[in-house]
Amino acid sequence: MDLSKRKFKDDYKKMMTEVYSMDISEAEPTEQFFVLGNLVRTYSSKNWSHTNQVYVENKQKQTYYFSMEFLLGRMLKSNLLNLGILNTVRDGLYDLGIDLETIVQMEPDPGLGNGGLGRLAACFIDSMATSEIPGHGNGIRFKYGLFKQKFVNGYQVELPENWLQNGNVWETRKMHAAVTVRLYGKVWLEKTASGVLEPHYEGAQKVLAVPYDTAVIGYKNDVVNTLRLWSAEVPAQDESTDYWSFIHQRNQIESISEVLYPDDSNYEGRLLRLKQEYFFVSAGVQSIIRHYKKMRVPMLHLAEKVAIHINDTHPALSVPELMRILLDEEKMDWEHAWNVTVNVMSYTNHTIMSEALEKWPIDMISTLLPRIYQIICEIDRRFTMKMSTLFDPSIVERTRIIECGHVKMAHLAIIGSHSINGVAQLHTTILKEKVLHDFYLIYPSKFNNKTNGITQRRWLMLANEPLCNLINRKIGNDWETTPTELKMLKAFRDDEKTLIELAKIKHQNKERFAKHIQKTMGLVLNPDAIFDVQIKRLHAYKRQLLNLLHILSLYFQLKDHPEADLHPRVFIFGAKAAPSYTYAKQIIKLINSVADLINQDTTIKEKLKIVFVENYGVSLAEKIIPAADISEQISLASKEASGTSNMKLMLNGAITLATLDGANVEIRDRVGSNNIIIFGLREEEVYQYYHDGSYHSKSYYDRNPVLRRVLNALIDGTIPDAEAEGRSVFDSLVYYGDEYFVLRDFDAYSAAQKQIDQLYRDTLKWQRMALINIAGAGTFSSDYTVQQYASQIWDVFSRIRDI
Ligand code: NTF
Repeated sequence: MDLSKRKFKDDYKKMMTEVYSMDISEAEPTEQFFVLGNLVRTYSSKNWSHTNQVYVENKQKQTYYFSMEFLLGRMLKSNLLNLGILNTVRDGLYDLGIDLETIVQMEPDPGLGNGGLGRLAACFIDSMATSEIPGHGNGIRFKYGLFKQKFVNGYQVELPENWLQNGNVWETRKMHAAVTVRLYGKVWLEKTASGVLEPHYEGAQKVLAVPYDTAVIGYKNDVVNTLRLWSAEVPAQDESTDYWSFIHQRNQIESISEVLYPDDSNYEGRLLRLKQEYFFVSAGVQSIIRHYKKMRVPMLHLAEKVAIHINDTHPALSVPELMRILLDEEKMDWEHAWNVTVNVMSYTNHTIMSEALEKWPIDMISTLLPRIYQIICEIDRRFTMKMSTLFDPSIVERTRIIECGHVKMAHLAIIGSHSINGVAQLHTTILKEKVLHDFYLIYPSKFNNKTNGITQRRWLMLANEPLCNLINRKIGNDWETTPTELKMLKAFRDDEKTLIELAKIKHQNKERFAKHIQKTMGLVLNPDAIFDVQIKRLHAYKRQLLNLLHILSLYFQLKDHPEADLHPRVFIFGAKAAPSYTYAKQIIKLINSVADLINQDTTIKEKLKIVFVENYGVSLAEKIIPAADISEQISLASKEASGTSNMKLMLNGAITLATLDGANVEIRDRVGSNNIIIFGLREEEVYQYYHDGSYHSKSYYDRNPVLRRVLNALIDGTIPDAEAEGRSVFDSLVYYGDEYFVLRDFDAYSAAQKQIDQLYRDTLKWQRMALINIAGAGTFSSDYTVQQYASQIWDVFSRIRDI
């Protein structure tokens, strides 16, 4: 948008008077933030209604991205950037004596997601608006975001994150668009005079779903899409309701949109979670149908105008919910309704971890959602009947939805969708060949790959302005809208001046991060050290333990040889563990205890430091990533579906230290083997071990003295105050099979780390690698990813650019 500095300053002062009736000189940063937020809203509001109007007028097909999680991060700067007014506003505020960076910090970071899956959804809605795809988010307005993590004596403690406490400047409550969601009760079918079966309900609990809409602003293109998050409320009461039963009912209902389950790649079959899933799915589908009906296009054509995307299995109930509406309310017959539904729905699988695959006990689902359960049974009956004529009975048994007293949500999503995608090439291959092989036999053409992506706006333009400016000076700014243009940077691979500039920027970013750590943790970091970063949820398969064991081995090396020629290292961890995931929490405690041991040991001459930041989330990622030299992507091959921090870190010039897992494989293909450090077991070797059962972790402990010393340190009191945790981890690795092959990969990992130690000393060589990584990162822009979804899955209009 066009905005002069003078106009902005006038608007800002005026808004300050309107909202707070005071002068800016009296305002506190929180008020300054709130006023700026309001102003940004007014700046985008015209384009928001205009975008909606154009969609309606053109009867344009719309995509709805259904996701339990949208991990947005702070939105002020991102909105300013996308409106094209970031610098104007920053300068204008400066004139008014206000520092933009200070007020940015006043915005709560809404942690409405666990990790990669939720952040992907946030990158996608940003990229859909930017790519002019008519695509909107649909989710839950959780009152509390992901818990706030504190370390108390090295242990993770979870505190509530009350992000809505001071209101949310970006949202608009849309009471007129509220819908009713029905839970519990009885349902039976009765034949009407014309012979069709009609459902009758009795005693259902009604929940009012109230939408809160947030503008999703495209990058400098006047497009504003919508993120609709639903809040659960008590419907208007009739006169007869007594006070206490009302209070009871209110608590029950409001709890539906209260907390986000803090599970990542892990699933617990809790009733409240099932309620949440149905709640936002039913509200979303109802609201889509209501909107569609305004177009007066027959219901049979729904799939020409609407695409619903099921982000992981959490929204899989969209399938029976749409069926319910088409059958019961629109009076469509089964075959037509099914055809419409399958054409509307598409599904992304985000994990092969069996503990993350949702399955609900039949009694739970049939009690909570009686009509939905009937429909699921009928889908299952028809599926098994049809497939029995075509496939081996064992395949049908393995693929049906209802099995062993449970409803399998992935099966429901697959059977009810026309497209199933994995999130990196390797992951999709594993789905086809292993995890979902039976389904692949049945529906080969439904399967496709869409490698994840990230938005370069948040993860480069906002997080790393100095690097962004350097890039613009070298190659112009076409890459902002055509990210693969970053490849032009390769022309500077041998330009010493550019490489030194890159090194300087990284150094500045490290200094900035070091300052932050000194301020928040009182730890002094050496910016000349290698900043080695592992930031992701704490999960055994991600193998933070492998990193920790290696750190211990370096520590012992230095203890034995204080003069050993090791380049100084700062190991940076950021990770939350699911509160019920004991093993992950033990690893957190161990890392913290090792950090205490190493950080306080003056005999190693500051050569090693461990920083475990508290409460890792989007805002901290924005600080850490630009300062990273090394990106640790060391999951056991086959387990990490894609990863996205790998993409963010390479975009910021970190060198990836990786197993050939998830999207690491594609990163390697993009930058070439010389510009990434690969180690460890490959996926086929892992499966071979599963097949022949020949892995015996204890033999690695017995045979490898370095490893033995490191492992013994877990149980011999070397690590202060972590005996129980050390013992549990030791036993899991040495005696209980080492599920994720940590000991097997230890040597290869150590060798890779040694290689890094050497490479880093050659600044020009290192920076050349960094430059090639930045140049290759454009392919992993979520702009391209959503454009591929749009053209290949959703079939909605988008501006496709050449990759
Ligand atoms: C995550 N899945 C995967 O573990 C990551 O590898 C991937 O990058 C992201 O999804 C986004 O696709 C999950 O969080 C879940 F819940 F599916 F296990």
